[in-house]
Amino acid sequence: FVMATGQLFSRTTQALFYNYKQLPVQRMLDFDFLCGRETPSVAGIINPGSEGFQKLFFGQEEIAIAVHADIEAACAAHPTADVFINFASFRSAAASSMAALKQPTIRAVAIIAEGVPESDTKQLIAYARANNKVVIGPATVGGIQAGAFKIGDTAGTIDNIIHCKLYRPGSVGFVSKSGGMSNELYNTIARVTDGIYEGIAIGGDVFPGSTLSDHVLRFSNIPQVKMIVVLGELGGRDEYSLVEALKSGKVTKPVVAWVSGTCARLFKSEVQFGHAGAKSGGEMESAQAKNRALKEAGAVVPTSYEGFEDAIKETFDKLVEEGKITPIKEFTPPPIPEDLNTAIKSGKVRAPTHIISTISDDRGEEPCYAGVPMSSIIENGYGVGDVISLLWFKRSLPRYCTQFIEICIMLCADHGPCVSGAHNSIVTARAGKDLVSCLVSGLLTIGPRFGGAIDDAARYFKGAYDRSLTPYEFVESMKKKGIRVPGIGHRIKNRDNKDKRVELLQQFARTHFPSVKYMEYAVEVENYTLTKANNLVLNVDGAIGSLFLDLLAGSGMFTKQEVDEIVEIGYLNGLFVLARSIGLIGHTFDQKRLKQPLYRHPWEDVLYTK
Ligand code: Q5B
Repeated sequence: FVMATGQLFSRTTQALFYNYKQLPVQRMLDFDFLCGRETPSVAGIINPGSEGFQKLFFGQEEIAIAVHADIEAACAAHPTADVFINFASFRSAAASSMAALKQPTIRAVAIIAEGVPESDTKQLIAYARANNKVVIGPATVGGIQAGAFKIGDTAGTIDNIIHCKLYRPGSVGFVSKSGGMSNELYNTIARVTDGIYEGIAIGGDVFPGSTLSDHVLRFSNIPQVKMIVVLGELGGRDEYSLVEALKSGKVTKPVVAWVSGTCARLFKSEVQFGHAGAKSGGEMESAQAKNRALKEAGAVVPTSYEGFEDAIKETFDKLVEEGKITPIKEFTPPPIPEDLNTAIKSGKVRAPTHIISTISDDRGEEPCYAGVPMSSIIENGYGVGDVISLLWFKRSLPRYCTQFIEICIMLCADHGPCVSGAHNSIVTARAGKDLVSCLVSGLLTIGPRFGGAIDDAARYFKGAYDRSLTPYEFVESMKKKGIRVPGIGHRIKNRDNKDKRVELLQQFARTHFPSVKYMEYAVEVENYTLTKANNLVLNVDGAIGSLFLDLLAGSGMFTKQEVDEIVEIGYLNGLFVLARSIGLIGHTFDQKRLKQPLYRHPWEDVLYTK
């Protein structure tokens, strides 16, 4: 069919894109929009092993292109997509191309990868020819039918495509081995003719899936192609099939050709240029011999590459003079909306950010915590307390402060399996849940009664102390309001069995803090509450809350406003949350290690009543 009609693509051609790459697919869709196509040229994407949708732009609109896990599924879902664009690596390109060729719906396969084993390519060629299918590549950028369909990155950026007038068809059929040089020639042809009708880069391998002459013969059968431009290169004998086609009269349209690589003769030894196939072999494979043969067969061949543009121009002008080409009516293609990121980069637009962050930055060579690079943190022997002071308080605190933070973390890491948080984590672990579920189920119990009274303790002790309330006035005013004093009271601790953690924190602070006025005030409150009940001791939350007030006020590192803000926002429960996570994770592992079965609370332990 291809050779009969000559047409490989049209304005309705759709492709399946193998091995998703965002840029080439978006470029294809931008080209579609530029050409005024109604349907996107990419019908589906095959991303081995994953399925779903990929969001891309079609003009200004966002569209969702289906992603399929394998070639068969993609072909079944998009039976009208007949071109397969293969962006697989050289390792898997041959297998995936063969799988695509075997699909009845696929008639053309473009293979982008360089370095596909020649034996594999030969099998692909044999299969394609036997089944009337077309292979473009390997080692190709692809091809383009101006105003209709474009493979991947062919012709480069949208600016270049507009510059080369590839958004609408011209009269020139162009085929080249080199993809890079095809971009150059799209420019040249746009300058001196009415532009490209179709351009194909066959790729630089020794065995291309389709040859220069395959495409020239195809162009012969396309009525819109009035002249053909060929850019060959030294190495191989492909150009001689074209010579034969010209001699036999199979190609009657004017052909302007140049075979590059004439400089190879200047080298003393055999030269290998960029492409696998571009190496100087015997005399027949030289650029000179091929140029001579093409000229003798009737092609217009300049004396050097510099003369190529003039030769194309003269041939085109002659066709216009003879009335074989009617100049086309130019039009301005629609502008492609610029991507926000590109526009921002070029300084054309500004966009508001959606997030503001002041504590860390991972954009540079190494992440920074409050401006301190990771390497300094390690080199200076910082501990967890220092990291907390950087990320929570945005400053490096004196050693005694960071030591105090670390002591809080260590002392609150766990308090046995019977406390609310650990119990929840244990029950969750025994229900077979994952680590994060066990951890959060424990963390969710932290609140005003359990572990989460530090902030309120700091707020109320500060308010009472700063207003010079006596412990009596403070406690009784709280009672009147019906509020329990945060930081006071414990289920198992009492006057005769004081909390060791509280004593340790107090000892440390008395030795290292410049002032412990808030803590002393909390102790006075405790002395008063203990007159009411034996268990109304200063608990670990109250000790940390009052001592942190002393740290904030006495370290000289915080303004009064900053202290108020820290207390107001409520940073300090974070210490318990962070610390207790260590224990909750431990309990989770413990239960899993012990392979404990599902927990069920015993009936006997429940009061059933009406
Ligand atoms: N009464 C902690 O209560 C607890 C009073 C009070 C005035 C008070 C209670 C309380 C404030 C919140 C607080 C942190 C619920 C505790 C922690 C971490 C932990 C946990 C662990 C760990 C204990 C009996 C009578 C009643 C109450 C009165 C009690 N507290 N009055 N101010 N603060 N504290 N939480 O023992 O007249 O009979 O009605 O809410 O600081 O969570 O180890 O377990 O590391 O994991 O259940 O240490 O104190 O006492 O509720 O039966 O009350 O005392 O009004 O008076 P209890 P209740 P009345 S540390």
